[in-house]
Amino acid sequence: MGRLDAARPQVIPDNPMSRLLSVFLLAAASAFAHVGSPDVFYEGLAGPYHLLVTIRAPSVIPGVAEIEVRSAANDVDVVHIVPTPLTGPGAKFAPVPDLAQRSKDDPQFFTGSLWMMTSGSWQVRVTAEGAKGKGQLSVPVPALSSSTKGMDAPIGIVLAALGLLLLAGAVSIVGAGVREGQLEPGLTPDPARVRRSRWVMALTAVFVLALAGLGGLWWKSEAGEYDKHIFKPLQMSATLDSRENGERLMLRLTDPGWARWRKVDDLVPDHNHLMHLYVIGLPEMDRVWHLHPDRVEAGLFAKDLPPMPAGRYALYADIVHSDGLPETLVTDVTLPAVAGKPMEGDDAGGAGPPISQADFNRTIAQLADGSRMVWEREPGPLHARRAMYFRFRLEDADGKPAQDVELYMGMPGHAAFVGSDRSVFAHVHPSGSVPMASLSLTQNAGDGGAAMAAMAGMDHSGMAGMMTQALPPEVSFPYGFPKPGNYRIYVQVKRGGKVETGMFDAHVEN
Ligand SMILES: [Cu+2]
Repeated sequence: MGRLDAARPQVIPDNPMSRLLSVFLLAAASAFAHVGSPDVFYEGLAGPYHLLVTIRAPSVIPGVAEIEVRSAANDVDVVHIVPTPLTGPGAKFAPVPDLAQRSKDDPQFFTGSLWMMTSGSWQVRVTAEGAKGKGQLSVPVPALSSSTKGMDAPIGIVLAALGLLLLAGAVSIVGAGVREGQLEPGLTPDPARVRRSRWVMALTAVFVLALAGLGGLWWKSEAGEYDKHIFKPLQMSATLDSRENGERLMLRLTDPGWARWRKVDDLVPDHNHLMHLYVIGLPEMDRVWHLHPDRVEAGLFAKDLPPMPAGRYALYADIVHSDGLPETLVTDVTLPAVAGKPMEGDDAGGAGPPISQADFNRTIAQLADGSRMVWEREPGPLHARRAMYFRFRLEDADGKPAQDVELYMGMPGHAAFVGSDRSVFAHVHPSGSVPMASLSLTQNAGDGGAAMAAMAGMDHSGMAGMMTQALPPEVSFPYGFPKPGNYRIYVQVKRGGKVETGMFDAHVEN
């Protein structure tokens, strides 16, 4: 092999031992790239206690989820955590809850680890106890194997070297046995014995190499079997419907195969919509639309496009299955200039600066109506894997706090955190990254689950009617970036009947 192919640097020249090694390394590389944001953030009430819960789901199932619980006030003494399936009979029979450890430095911070044994839609029940009694909340969490845990290259190389040593040892022991096993000590073997021993050594080498090769095949088939468990999101393809003037976007959902119980047509509404679609202009990410395609038939959605310039667009479609499992489906589409129809209902869009000119210190977004959105960012760098609040203040053009903020799809605000390399996408609300539709499936109503259920399914034109008072001029989102990199944050808030979109950029360090 003259040169290593850049795309497959882990393939090593032919010999069974290194082939075995390459199987290890290939397993490491076979991680199925799936777009999303694996950590779950949820802010809610456990009875009288205000909690922020972070769940870092394992990337391999079975695996250990890390749970962090932060109490907003110093009123919680004991926190217990337990995982159960989100729906089905298993949801009713929870195992004995684990005690979360209270931090020595921070009495409002509790941590624990839970095993998640099977893939699917789970919840973590958090019970808080303190002077005000006991309260409980449930946080839905998808347990999905997103990768195969690979072997580190150095360990693989050491093991391969040791394996070769073992092989050589076996061959030389057999050879020595044939050559000298029946000789008195001190005697030199005659040429016939030496010749025979060489033959036997060659045969032994072939035999041992064949064994290693068979072992490699066995390993490969085991790894292949496991790979079937790795989560593969539903696939989505986008086309334009020629009948509708070529201005209707058609989204076809297909199942690449992963779990028998997953279907393309068991979706439940979230904020009254089966699908929430973010359309982001490429490559500059400077335009965004938040649209709600309608279901045409099983696995097919359609949306009349708003006016859009020609170009390439990234599509992120959020859906929730009937068992509460959320998925983000991803694709790209190239569009001609679309004259389009004006947006209506919950659809909204906005524009911002190109990401190639991202200013990672900018905290003010000028909005289309002349008002401003201000990111109340704490000084200092942003770090990955840290739960924090992203707070945005709304001001009129003259700097006065906005008086006319209202609910947008039942929420004070909607935010999308999108990696500039597009490997991360999270649709977050003030209650966190958990979809309302998943939350509504949690069993305990005490945490507001029932209210959430009502909200997830309800027609929010009625909700708007209920809202006679304006909301506070500030909206906050609990979230944490899953990894370092550059991100664009799209924040949507409704003011005076109109949805405004603010765009911000974040540089995230390790
Ligand atoms: Cu939203």
